Parts: sequence; C-alpha cells; structure tokens
Amino acid sequence: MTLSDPESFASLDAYFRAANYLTIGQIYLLDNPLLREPLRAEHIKPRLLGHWGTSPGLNLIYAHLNRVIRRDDLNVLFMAGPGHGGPAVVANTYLEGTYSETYPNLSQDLAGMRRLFRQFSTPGGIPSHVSPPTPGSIHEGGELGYVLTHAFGAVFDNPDLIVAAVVGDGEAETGPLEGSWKGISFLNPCRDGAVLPILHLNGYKISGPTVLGRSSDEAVAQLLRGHGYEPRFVSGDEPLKVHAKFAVALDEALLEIRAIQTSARARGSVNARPPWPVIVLRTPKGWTGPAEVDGLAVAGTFRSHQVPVSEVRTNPEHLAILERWLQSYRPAELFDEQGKLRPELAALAPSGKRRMGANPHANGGQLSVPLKLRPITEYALAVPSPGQELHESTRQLGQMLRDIYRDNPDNFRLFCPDETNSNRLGAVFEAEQRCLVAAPVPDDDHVSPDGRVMEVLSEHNCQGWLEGYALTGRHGLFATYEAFALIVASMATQHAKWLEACTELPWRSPVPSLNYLLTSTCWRNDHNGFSHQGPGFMDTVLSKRGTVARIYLPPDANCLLSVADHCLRSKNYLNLVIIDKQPQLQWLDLESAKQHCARGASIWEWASVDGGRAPDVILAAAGDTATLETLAAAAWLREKAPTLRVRVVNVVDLMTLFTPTAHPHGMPEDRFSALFGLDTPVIFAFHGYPGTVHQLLHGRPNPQRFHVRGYQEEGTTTTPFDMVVLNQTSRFHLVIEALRRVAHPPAEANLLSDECHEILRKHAAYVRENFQDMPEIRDFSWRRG
Ligand SMILES: Cc1ncc(C[n+]2csc(CCOP(=O)(O)OP(=O)(O)O)c2C)c(N)n1
Ligand SMILES: [Mg+2]
Repeated sequence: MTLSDPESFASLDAYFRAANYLTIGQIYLLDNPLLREPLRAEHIKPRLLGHWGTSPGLNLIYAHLNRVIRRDDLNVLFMAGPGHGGPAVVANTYLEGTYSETYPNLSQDLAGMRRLFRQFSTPGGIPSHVSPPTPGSIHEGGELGYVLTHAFGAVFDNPDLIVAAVVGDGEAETGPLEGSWKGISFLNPCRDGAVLPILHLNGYKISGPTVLGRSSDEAVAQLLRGHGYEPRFVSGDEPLKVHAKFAVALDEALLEIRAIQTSARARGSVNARPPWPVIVLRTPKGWTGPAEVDGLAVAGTFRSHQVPVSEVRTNPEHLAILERWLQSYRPAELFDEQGKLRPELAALAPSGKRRMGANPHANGGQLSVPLKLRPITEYALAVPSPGQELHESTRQLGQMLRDIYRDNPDNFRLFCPDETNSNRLGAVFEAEQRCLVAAPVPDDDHVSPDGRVMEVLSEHNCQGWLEGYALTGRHGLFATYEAFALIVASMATQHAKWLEACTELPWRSPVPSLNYLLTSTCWRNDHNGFSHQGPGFMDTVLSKRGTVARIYLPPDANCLLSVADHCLRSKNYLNLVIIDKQPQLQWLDLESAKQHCARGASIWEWASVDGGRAPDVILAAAGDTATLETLAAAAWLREKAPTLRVRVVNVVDLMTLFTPTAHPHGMPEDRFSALFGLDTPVIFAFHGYPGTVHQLLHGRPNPQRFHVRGYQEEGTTTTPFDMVVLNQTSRFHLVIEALRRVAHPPAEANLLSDECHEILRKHAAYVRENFQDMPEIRDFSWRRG
C-alpha cells in the first residue's frame, strides 16, 4: 500500500462502505437486510430513530485506526465524542467480530444482521448512542463535551494506551470540551499513555453551523497551537482521496506520539509540555448520503444530522432514494452469500484484544486491582470522651490518602480544583506532588511533571478524568467545595446512568466507585459567604437509582475514616461523602464510629436522656454541623428540662432513611421504628435542604411528625453560629421546636422557649458588635454525666 496513492485504499474503502451500510441498515431496516429483494415499505421501521450525519466520519476514522493497530500492534481505545453516532460504532464492532462475541445471537450472517438492524433504537433493543451495551465503549457521548476529559482520564498511568478521541465541531463549542484541551499539561509521556484528538469539522451541529467549521484552517490551527497541539489537516469529499490523506496524517501523528514517548522515556523525565498531535478532519456532514431530498440539499448540510430521508414508508420516492443510497455501497461486494463480511475485508480488522471493541481497558473492572489500604487505626483520633476536643477531621483523611499514594503508586489519584491544602488533605504532599508538565519555578510548592495529585481548576476535568480513570479500572477521589460540585451535577448524572445501565450487562465487570468528598460546606464557608453555600449536589445524587447512589454524612474524623475506607473498596457506586474541613468536635472513638457507620444510623445512648423508656422527643441529626447543634440542644435540654426524655439519633448513611423498597440501604421498618418510634415527634437537624429529608421519609410511619431544619438559602460571610441561626437550625431553634412539638411539654416549656429567643436576640447583637460568636457558643463542649 502506498499511502499517497488513493487507489491502494480500495479495500479500506470497501470496509468503510460496509460500516456505512450497516449504519444505515440499523437506522432504517426491519427486514431484507442485504437488499436481496427489492426494498418495500414493510422492510422499513415504523419509527426512524438515530443519527446518520456524524456516522461516516466515525466509520472513516475507525477503519483507519484498524489499519494502524494491525500494522503496529497498537493498544487503542476509541471514543466518539458525538456519541449519537452509536450505529456507526456498533457497525464497526460487528464488522470486527466483537459484537457477535459479546452477543452471540447477533451472529455474522444474514439472520444476525437482521437482528442487529432490528434491535437498534427499538423497544427491548439497544439505545441509539455509544452506550454501555456497545463493546469497547466507556464514553456514551450523549451529553456532549466530555470526550477529551474521559480520554485523558483513561490514559493516566496507562503508558501503553492510546485513546483516539473524536471531537464533534458542535461539541467543541461546549465549555467542558474547550477546557479539556488542557489535559496535555497534566499528561506525562513517561508514565501516561496518549490521547489523539480528531477534531471532526463536518460543519454543523443539529441545524446550525459550527464556529470551528466556519473558521479557516489557519484560525483553527492557531487555536490548537495555543492549546499546545500540533495540528494536521485532512479535508475532502472524495473517499479514496480522503483515505490517502487521512492515512498520512494518522501515520505522522502516531510517529509523533511515539517520538514524544520514546524520548521522554529514554530521558526518564519531562520538564516541558511536548507538542502533541491533533488531526483536524473536514468531511461533509452525512458524507456519502443522499445529495438531495425533495429538492433540498442533504449531504454536506445539517439536514443529514439524524434521518436524512424520513418518509420512506409512505413516499415511494423516498423509498427509492433509500434503496439507491444503500445500493451505492454495493453490499453484494462486501458480504458473502451467508451475509458475512468477505474474508479479505474481515482481515482488515485487528484480532483478539487489539480490536477496539475488545480492548480490556474498556471493561476496566476486569483489569482493576483493589487498592492497598492500611488499617484505619493508623489515622484514627483518640476520643476518650465525646465532644471534648476540636480537630480538623479531613486532616486524618489526608494521612490516609498519603499512604494510599505510597502503597498504590500507579493505581490511585486525587482530583481536586486546587483545594487539596485548603481542604486539609495536605498530608498527601508528604508522598506525592501536584502534577504539571511544565518547567518548575523556585517557589512552586510540591509541583512536578511526575506528580500525581491532579489539581486543575476545572470541576469538569476533575470529574471527567476520574470517570475515565475509574472506568478503566483505577481508583480515585474527587475532593471539591460543596457548592461547586453542582457544576458537575450533569456529568455525575450521566456517570450514574452509565453505571445503572452496566448493572444490567453481565459482561461488564464492576468498576471502582466514583468517590466524592465535599468539604468547605455551606455551614462553614466562613471566608466566602453566600455564593459558596449550596448543599444541592446531594439532591442530584439522591435522585439516582439505589443500585448506584450512596450519600454519607460522617459527623467526625473517625466516622469519616470508616466511610472512606468503605467507599474506596466499593464498586459501581457514586459515593458522596460530605464533611467540613474546619475544626470540629469529635464524638466517637474508632470502634464506635465503625459500628455507627456500619449501621448507618444509630441512637447515641450517651447523649440521650430517656431512662430506657420511650422518649418524649427525638433529636436527630445528619451532617457535622447538624450533629453539633443537635448535641448542644440535647445538652441544653438535659440541663434545663431534666424531666424531658430526649433521644439523640445520628444518621451517617442518608439512604438508610429511605424505605427498603426505595433503596437497598433503606432500614427495615422495625429498625426504623426502633430508632424513631412510631409517633414520637422528631426534630431533625439536617445538613442540606429540609425538603430532602421529607422526600426520604416518604412511606415511613407518620412522616408529618418529622420537623426538619436545614439550609434554607440564608447566608452570607458571617460567623459559624450565625449561619445556623440564619437558617433556623441552631441549637436554640431545635430546642424551641422540641418544646413546641412534645405531647406533654414540661412545666417550664414556655419559660425555656422565651429564654432561647432571648439568647438568639443576644446572639444577633453580640455578633454584630464583636464579629465573633458568643463565648458560650465558641467554647461549647459536651458535658459528661
Ligand atoms: C451538552 C449537549 N447539548 C446539546 C445536545 C443536543 N445535541 C445532540 S447532537 C448535537 C449536535 C452535535 O454537533 P457535533 O458535535 O458537531 O456532532 P456531529 O456534527 O458530528 O453530529 C446537539 C446540539 C447534546 N447532546 N449535549
Ligand atoms: Mg458537527
């Protein structure tokens, strides 16, 4: 094969035609898969669903990647940014044989092809995107913008892997995609693999033109060079010529990748970001499809985005267009009598695990090695008596993460938008550096191209890198400000959907969970105020299926360690852990913490005053600040209303509040009533929005007896106690509510409520005068006895 000679690409072009044919077959055909009889309306699906426009580009790229994988024995993962080109990737995995190996009834023959076509975008079949059922995929591409961030995540610590990542020109307009070009500044060619972006400028999004599609090559080149890439352009609309040009560009790009890696690995280090290659491919949208339908141009326009000819069942002219279109690929030359791809074409695909649909990294659970975790006793705080000492709980976790780095040198990464220190996780820098592939400057603090602490001020990249890292079988934690986790609420939703869909596919091995640590919470954003006060991410996770979603609100350091240990061992979950980084009272010794976390929620006997009898009122808490206020309220009542029987319940695993039918962690009814009674009033102090708890309690006995206090969008830059006062969640609000709700209020109830109101008035005046909380608040500790 001479790369410069278009004619030498005849068989590769045949493969490309086969993929295009199968793509269209999936979108349109119910029957008559190889057009062995004239096409009739009854051969056409009643509902035409899918996306043709992006597909020929994906098919071209896939075919060319096959060529170089086979030639050079490369380890390549394919990611389609425009994941709406699902039928194209399915077509290719079918052609290379992985589809039939994964789903034996979709055999490589006429009957199998018929089923392949019928299953696409039909009830009981497969979705239209590059979804979990597609072998070789870890990127759905439904929500556009994440292909590069996933690609970088997949190649970190995978030195042998190349991800070919197709970026749509519409997708390139998204914020996350624009931010993800920066991945190369965090990619160390000595120890990481490579990402080859292929920017596919087919000119259009759904119905409008694209910015880059309408930009000159020079403008696009400047943009990409500015991002640190060296672009190569391929354009055209004659397949053979495009093949020749694309082959040259791909070969050169791979040579560059190899040169970058070889020289960096020979030196053993890098101190500047090398210019990584990118291919810019300009081919028409819906290329090789019908030029015109009903007098309107289709190929090369936005009209090819989905289904270019749509009235095929009712309009004989449309039917004829479709038939001509399908025949234009000359299927009889491509498939044999049995409907199998002809052997000389099948030989163009790589074999075994080198096939992109069979790449083991795309089924990362198979490769996953469990983390080495030391016993958490090494990081535990001694808590001889509850509520006596203040500690920054996340510091203990920082020590645990430090040792995880030490013991798992290529299997774990922390992702964080530059808050590792501020989140008190700084102990990791005793073992690991921040990553930046750039020349260091003297005042850098633990920054190195060899670093593996991933600090990038892009929550999208933190999330996307961790998704890519975890889906390829490795472990990680994303630590971020609570309010700004909402930036990735949509990505988290997509990842949850991915995991949810995977649980229904036995061939997909479970992958390490996606772990979040939300610190700098709404209650203690002392420096920042209102913009930084938002606990809403919890509600995003709460809405996901119980098979994948977990939320933990450890009240102190030892509970945090227990929860973290559990999460880092778990698979296929979104684990959300919320705890603040500020000094906080410590409640449980490690053993009690472990038991509490294992139960998910328990009565804190030592804080309860019920003499073993049914309580008058239950004070419940979920969250660190909520726990503090609840215990302070319990202490106050113990002193001021000693006859009142008060039970204190703490909830660390929020999902236990759900009924067992709503969530697998949901407490059975007898356990729930053992904690919360059947008709006892419950004053529930909550970390997040009060409505969240009400939602969880649906279906529990007498849910109206739960009176929930929590964050209600009140806040500013103020003192910690003023925050709980502003949100009516302070100890005094809890006391007032408890006295109001008990069936038989103690004689002194009214006086005590008045006293609470008086203290709240005093507080308001005090903080405005003294700019700090009153001494009795600042110095609160749990009284023994
Ligand atoms: C974040 C996001 N916004 C909007 C959409 C709706 N959408 C689906 S396809 C598409 C156009 C994509 O254009 P492009 O990336 O150029 O892909 P291609 O032209 O290859 O189809 C849009 C806007 C989406 N899927 N994701
Ligand atoms: Mg486009």
